[in-house]
Amino acid sequence: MLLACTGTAPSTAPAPAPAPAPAPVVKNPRAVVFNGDIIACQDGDKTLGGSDCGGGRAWDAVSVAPIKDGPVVLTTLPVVGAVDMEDEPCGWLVHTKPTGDAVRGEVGRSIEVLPNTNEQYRKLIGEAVDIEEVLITGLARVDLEGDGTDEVLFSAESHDGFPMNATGLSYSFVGVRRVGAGGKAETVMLYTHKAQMSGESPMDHLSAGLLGVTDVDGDGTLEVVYTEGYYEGESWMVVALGPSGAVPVGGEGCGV
Ligand SMILES: [Ca+2]
Ligand SMILES: [Ca+2]
Repeated sequence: MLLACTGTAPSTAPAPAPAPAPAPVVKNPRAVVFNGDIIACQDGDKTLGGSDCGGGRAWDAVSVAPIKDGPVVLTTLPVVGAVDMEDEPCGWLVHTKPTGDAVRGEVGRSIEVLPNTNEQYRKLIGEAVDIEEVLITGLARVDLEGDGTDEVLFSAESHDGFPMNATGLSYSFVGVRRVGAGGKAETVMLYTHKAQMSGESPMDHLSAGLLGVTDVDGDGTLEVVYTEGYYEGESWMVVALGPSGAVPVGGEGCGV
């Protein structure tokens, strides 16, 4: 049977529907956890401070490997949910709830702790911060990138704690000695505080120190984690060492 065509054929064919986008590969965002707190996270291609990491999400958390002799071991574990504490003054800190089995992962690098009295580094660091007889509080050798050349992480500090009535020079530094572009040794500062104390306020002194290394983005290059503090406050910073210097990639803090 021949059927008559009814209606009018369009003069042009309709544009084909766009092909559906491929389903995104769902990968847990990655968070750096220290003492149960998220201090930085990698969400997609963004690295964020802990308070921006959001609650109620699933995370792959990676630990901070402390500055101590031996292989760099980053423990990863799934973290289900994060909750905002409601108590003051740190109600916005994000606390994790780790679940499941932790997985120990050796990065293939080792840390060698050097004595704080190492005269070679006391001289080099003293020259970099323009302080004679600088007091080193942390000194360790590690290959951050895995390129076969070691970097030396250091911290230096004038005071232990926060003196109430001290006068004189207050300083605190965190940095890295490394072989820079062109094969020349250089000092990259991650944290710099240098001030004269008036004897009236513990706020005249700021404190910082090496805490460890981690790998927030999972690319195999280690980032440096350090603490910085003031009277009644403390924060934890995660810094990447790029070719042109230090790049803060996240951190978290709490204080009044
Ligand atoms: Ca290196
Ligand atoms: Ca990394």
